[in-house]
Amino acid sequence: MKVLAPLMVAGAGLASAHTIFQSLEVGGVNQGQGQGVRIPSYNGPIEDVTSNSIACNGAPNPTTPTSKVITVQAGSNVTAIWRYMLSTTGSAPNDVMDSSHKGPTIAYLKKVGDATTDPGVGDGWFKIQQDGLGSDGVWGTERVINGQGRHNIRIPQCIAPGQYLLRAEMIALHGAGNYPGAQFYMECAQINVVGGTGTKTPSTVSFPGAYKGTDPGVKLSIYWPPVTNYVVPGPSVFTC
Ligand SMILES: *[C@@H]1O[C@H](CO)[C@@H](O)[C@H](O)[C@H]1NC(C)=O
Ligand SMILES: [Cu+2]
Repeated sequence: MKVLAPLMVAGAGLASAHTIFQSLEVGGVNQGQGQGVRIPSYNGPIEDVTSNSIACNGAPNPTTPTSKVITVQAGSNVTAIWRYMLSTTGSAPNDVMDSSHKGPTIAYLKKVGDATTDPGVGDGWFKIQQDGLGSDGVWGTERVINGQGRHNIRIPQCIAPGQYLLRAEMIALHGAGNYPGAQFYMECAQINVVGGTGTKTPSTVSFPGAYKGTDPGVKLSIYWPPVTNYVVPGPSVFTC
């Protein structure tokens, strides 16, 4: 039993080794945990792509409202900061997410009237960033796990100014051989984009709706045969 005990502890840690997008860094300044980001107290994933909670998280992980709207310059980069739990203080790989959680990182925007109250559910979302499986065989989530939980996202220059929800996402595919199985981690930040030219209007998708349980990037085994051409779920990335 003395030998088994540490293994059981390790196993229990793995089963719940999830993650939360907790804060947004803008212009090198971290805005604070839950400041302008709707964070849940529990770090578990959403697995049902038809659930309203696939938009900005929520039941069974209720999120806490925040009155802050973060000003962001169009054309600049922001950084979503991911940590294992709200109480996590470090930024080592295990403080971000368990290394078993391989998959893409993705970001979307949705133009809204009031970022503090818009539920995010429904149409209006466009994809602004994705990082799937690199040619080096390294997954997007691994780059964030090994990069202090930092998820780099460029806010397009050509979008209209105004309030948006920023949905940052990591998908863990270690159990994706069946559906449901892929683990979707996402939170929404509330931002006010200034300086956008508004010269291009993105086509949009809906959450729920953008992902299907049969998508090749949602239902797949990442173990064997080796994945060579991973197709990130959702629409193509909007560019200016
Ligand atoms: C800005 O973010 C994008 C991803 O959206 C990334 O490809 C690019 O390297 C970042 N630029 C800088 C200067 O960090
Ligand atoms: Cu997990």
